[in-house]
Amino acid sequence: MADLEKLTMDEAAQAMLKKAAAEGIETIWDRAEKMKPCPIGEEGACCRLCAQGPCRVPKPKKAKEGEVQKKQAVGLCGATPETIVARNFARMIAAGTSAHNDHSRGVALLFKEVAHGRTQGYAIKDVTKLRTVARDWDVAITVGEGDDVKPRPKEAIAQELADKVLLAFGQQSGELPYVARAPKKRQEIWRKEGIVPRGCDIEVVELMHRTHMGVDQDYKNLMKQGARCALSDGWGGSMISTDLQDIMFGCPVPTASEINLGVLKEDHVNIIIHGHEPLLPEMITVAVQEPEMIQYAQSKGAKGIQLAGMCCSANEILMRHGVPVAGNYLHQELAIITGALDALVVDVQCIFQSLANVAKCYHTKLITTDPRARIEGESVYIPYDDHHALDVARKVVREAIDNFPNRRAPVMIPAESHPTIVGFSYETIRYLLGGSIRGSYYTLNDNVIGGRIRGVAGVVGCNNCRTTQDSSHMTVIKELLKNDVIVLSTGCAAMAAGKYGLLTPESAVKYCGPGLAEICETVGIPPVLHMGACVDNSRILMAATACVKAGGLGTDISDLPAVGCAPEWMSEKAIAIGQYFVSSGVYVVFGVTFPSTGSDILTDYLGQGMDEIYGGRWDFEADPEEMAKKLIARIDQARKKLGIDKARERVLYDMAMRRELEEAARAAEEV
Ligand code: NFS
Ligand code: SF4
Repeated sequence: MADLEKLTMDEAAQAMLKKAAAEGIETIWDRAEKMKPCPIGEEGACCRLCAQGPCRVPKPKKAKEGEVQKKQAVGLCGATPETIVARNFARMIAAGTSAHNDHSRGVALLFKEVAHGRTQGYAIKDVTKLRTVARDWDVAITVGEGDDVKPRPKEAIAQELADKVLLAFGQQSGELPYVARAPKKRQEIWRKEGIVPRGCDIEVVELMHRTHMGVDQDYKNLMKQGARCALSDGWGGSMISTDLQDIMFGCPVPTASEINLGVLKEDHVNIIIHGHEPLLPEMITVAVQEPEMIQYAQSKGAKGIQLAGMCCSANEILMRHGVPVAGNYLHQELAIITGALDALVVDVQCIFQSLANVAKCYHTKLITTDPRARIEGESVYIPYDDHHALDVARKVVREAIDNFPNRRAPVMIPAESHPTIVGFSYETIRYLLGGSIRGSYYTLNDNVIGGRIRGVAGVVGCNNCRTTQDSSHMTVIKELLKNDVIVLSTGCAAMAAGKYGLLTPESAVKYCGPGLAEICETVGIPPVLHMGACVDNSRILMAATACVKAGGLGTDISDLPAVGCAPEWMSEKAIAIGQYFVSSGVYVVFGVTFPSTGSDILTDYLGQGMDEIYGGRWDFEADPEEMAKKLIARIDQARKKLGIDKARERVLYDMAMRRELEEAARAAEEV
């Protein structure tokens, strides 16, 4: 086994890897040591779209002096490297988008059932958000006329909203309604390029068609549809999921919890929920608190039931209910290796097939719950069902309890776990910054203009076993904070921040530059704001738009001193997310590896080319310190363009300046 510190910087993970080695259990890191990635595939330069291939078009070695530079090969059909790499890249966007939009469809279908009162356990929890969202879908929130206007019953609003949202999936023409939420200038860019998404499904299907053998063979045209498809995720499916989930399960507000394997308890029945869709997890959260269930657990000799989460299902129940998190993506096998996990309940996405084998070596039951995601060797399959969700949840919890007496391997739960404050939805940030009377992103802008906050960075995405777990996340985040850049985070990156204490308000003094530290202290927020799961990157889009509309920082997202990165990405969903941020005008840097490096032409287009069209661009930087530098440089460039580069030391705004800002805000609203 390689040097543990090179594999992960997480001491809990290191302890579990030692235990795994002692017990002869193979993990993803063992496999990564044995199998190196194919260098041609890694660069996106392998086409296997038809049975005449695979055609490999690696970049030829640089010619020595005096030699003629060899040309890069083309595929048998004549496909150029840029076409091959663009098609592979586009297919990643399509796959990532399909994952988010299919998740969203499930949420919308549940929402319809909830609206009609046909479910078990669910309700419409956030009526304020229901009414706000309804307006964007042209759903009336009042009835009657003149003096007789009354609020429309929430059920009626929800029923009409559900039908309209469900139509958006199969919509064939026109524009997805949430496009209208973006700054006007952004919408114009999209319209000019002809990339406003029509529906949630059509863009994925069209992109799959266009990347089939012998269809679209112009990399620029391919990337255009790539942008359209990704926008149907960010400003479509993901945004729909976030909104409807908030309406049904509650809009997140600051919540205290804990993160890392230490949240498991030796004398409790331990259940981990892993995956992405919060529908069943919501009900499991209810089931584990039922007195009969706790008594049942006690009847089997346990002191109680400890529920925890992993990956984005975890983020969902963490920010809404404070359910602790057992770890991010690379912790999934390790949780079983503790020997204390009675059930690992999975739904969809980011789930290792190896869990079935690891679970067999211990007593853990691997419970699959989604008909779309079965695993060969699963212990039990308990399918989720909208209409009996609470009963399904109870069945799942009972399986776990029944398994408690079967523990056999030596149990070892690492001590590590860290307190965290999470739940910074777009609405919560607005409230915290502006108060309930004058909730606005204006205060944030004020501080950016004044220079106390240099800029805003989204640090998001996965873990990747090809790089030290969490290490790049931490390096980038700490570097940003030190330079007064506030960090918005989602997914496994947010969990990484939590594991090392960056999701607490107290960490601000320790890690932030003086300006940011002061803001965090005054408002009482952590310097890294956990905004939720990966579908909740749509909250970041909303926050960015709110900053534009609040005024003083330009008229479009691309004007903001705001950037994004995914230092340890691995999933196709991350590529879809990156593409919709770039197409929305954001500078985005990915770490570890990048699937366009097989073609300089395409890589330049994703960078410079997209920047010219969208004011946002892709970049790749494997070194996290360099990545942070690049992010800060882009922020400074935006500040310069806005004319706020001379960081004003603690400028206190007088009334005249405030009026000026407010005028700018009004002007921004109008553009
Ligand atoms: Ni996002 Fe969340 Fe994690 Fe990556 Fe997977 S869990 S959806 S894809 S690994 S951040
Ligand atoms: Fe080769 Fe063209 Fe077939 Fe791709 S589509 S495998 S490049 S022949």
